[in-house]
Formats: sequence, structure tokens, C-alpha cells
Amino acid sequence: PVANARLTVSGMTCGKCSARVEAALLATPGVQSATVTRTSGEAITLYDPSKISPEALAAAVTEAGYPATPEA
Ligand code: 9UX
Repeated sequence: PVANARLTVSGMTCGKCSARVEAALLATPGVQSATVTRTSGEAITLYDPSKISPEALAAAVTEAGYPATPEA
């Protein structure tokens, strides 16, 4: 199964930030792809909903240093 999660990510001020957020998502079990847009402060992730939730995805990004919340 695949689902799409959209996260609002704060604190990304340079290109390395977005690379770190992308790496944090890709290192999270259940994540299949991650597209991070620094300018809009968003991350879009394809993930397996049997393995992880949007809330847990946001928590992984937050732990990487960029406070994140799932968008509705
Ligand atoms: Mo750039 Mo982001 O030097 O945490 S990596 S501001």
C-alpha cells in the first residue's frame, strides 16, 4: 500500500536544510519517496501506511531539527 503525506516543515533556511529533511524522511522505515521544497516549507512523502503514520513522519523530521506537522 502507498499513501501520500504532506508535511509543513519550519526552519529550512538553506539548501542543505532541505537535503537533511529529505534524508531524515528517506531513512524512516516505510518511506518510499520524499520531495522537499524549501521555499514553500513543505515535504511530500509517499509511504506505506501499514508501517508509519503522517504523525510519525512529522516526528522524524522534527527530531532532525525542523519542526514539522502533517497537513490535513
Ligand atoms: Mo544551511 Mo540549514 O548552513 O539547518 S543546513 S541553514
